[in-house]
Amino acid sequence: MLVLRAYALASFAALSASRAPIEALASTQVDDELRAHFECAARCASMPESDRAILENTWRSVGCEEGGPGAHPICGSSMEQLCVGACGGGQQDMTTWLPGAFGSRSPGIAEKQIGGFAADYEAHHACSARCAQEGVSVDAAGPDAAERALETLNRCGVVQLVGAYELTELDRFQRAFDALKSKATAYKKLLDTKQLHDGRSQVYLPFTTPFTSRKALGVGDLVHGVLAKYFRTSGMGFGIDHASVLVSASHSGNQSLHPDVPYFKGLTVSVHTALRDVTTEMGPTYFCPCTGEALIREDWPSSAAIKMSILKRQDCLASSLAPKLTRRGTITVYDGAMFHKGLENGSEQDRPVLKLEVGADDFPDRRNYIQLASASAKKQTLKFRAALGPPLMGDMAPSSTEL
Ligand SMILES: *[C@@H]1O[C@H](CO)[C@@H](O)[C@H](O)[C@H]1NC(C)=O
Ligand SMILES: *[C@H]1O[C@H](CO)[C@@H](O)[C@H](O)[C@H]1NC(C)=O
Repeated sequence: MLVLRAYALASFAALSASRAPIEALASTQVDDELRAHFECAARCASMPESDRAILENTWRSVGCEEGGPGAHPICGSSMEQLCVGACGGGQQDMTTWLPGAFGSRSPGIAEKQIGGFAADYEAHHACSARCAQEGVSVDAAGPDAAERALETLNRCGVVQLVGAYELTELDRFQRAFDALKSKATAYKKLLDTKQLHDGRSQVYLPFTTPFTSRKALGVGDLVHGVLAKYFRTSGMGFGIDHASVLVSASHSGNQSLHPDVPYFKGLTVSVHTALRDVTTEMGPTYFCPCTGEALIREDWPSSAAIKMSILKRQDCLASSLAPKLTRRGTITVYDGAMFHKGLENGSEQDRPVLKLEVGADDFPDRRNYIQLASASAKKQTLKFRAALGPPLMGDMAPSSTEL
């Protein structure tokens, strides 16, 4: 059973109505590298069953079927993603490996498709320029906050809800977290210094009050309504993946640019609450807005080609966004498929963030983020998942404030 393919197929239909209109066109040109990546993706998107069977054999031969997504780096990938990764990597002779899509008798790609990609690429520039220029902040107390937040998240891949976490409640969270920190043994068991790189570490939260409510984790009714609607677009419910406090130590360096999940948009969302004001010196998160692989089949080759070029260049292809000041209590919500990185912290202060990740349906189990976590962290995380699972993160019925 190919899980991601199943997700993708279910969602192509649901999402195909919501394609964003192309905005004002920026003057952008598709260079040879980008064009080659697009050609890879377009061929992979239309590979025949005979090619797919070859890829599925490879996928099985490394133990993906028994081991799940964590068994091997390729196990979380769809067959299209495996194909495009090999093609873009340039190590494999695609014409002999996947002759249906790449051989001399393959249909190839038409000029019309290249023209479509050029338009998509210009739309990507226009989209990211608008997100960078207008910013992605929405006042949580303002009119239509939920609608504006959802629109921004859908369009840019990220939204910042200013004032969404009430400050006296954040004080309560902080006191409880400080108390946890003072219990050296318990704290150490929940500490993870391996999974995150470049001076970042995280402490998994224990499933004890006050951390057990979704509100304490940053998902009050406003954020809850936005998440419910965001996942519902693709016909899915959502639940907690894990919750931790992430610390970027002072004088930690730039991370490399990465998505949190190498998969499609709409499967994993991060909900990060700033536990103190984050200035430019402290290394905010740097985003490439409007990136991530599309779930809509006809949009996928373009988004995959842009993704491959970002990976190769290690920078956004269009405008980037790094919020200059993120106030304590601001909640940043972003799709895990979007490219981002933590910037270097040149300040003398650590940068702690309450990090909650939520995922579609049973995706958190399949993704298995906690595979390398301590036994204690795993145990606590599984308690969170049992209590705050799909379809609505612990709620059985839509909340009254839902959109
Ligand atoms: C860190 O990343 C930013 C944004 O890409 C860049 O401007 C800066 O030069 C990088 N710093 C280092 C030390 O590489
Ligand atoms: C971040 O800032 C703190 C405070 O200056 C400092 O101690 C730490 O070394 C900084 N980290 C980085 C990476 O600059």
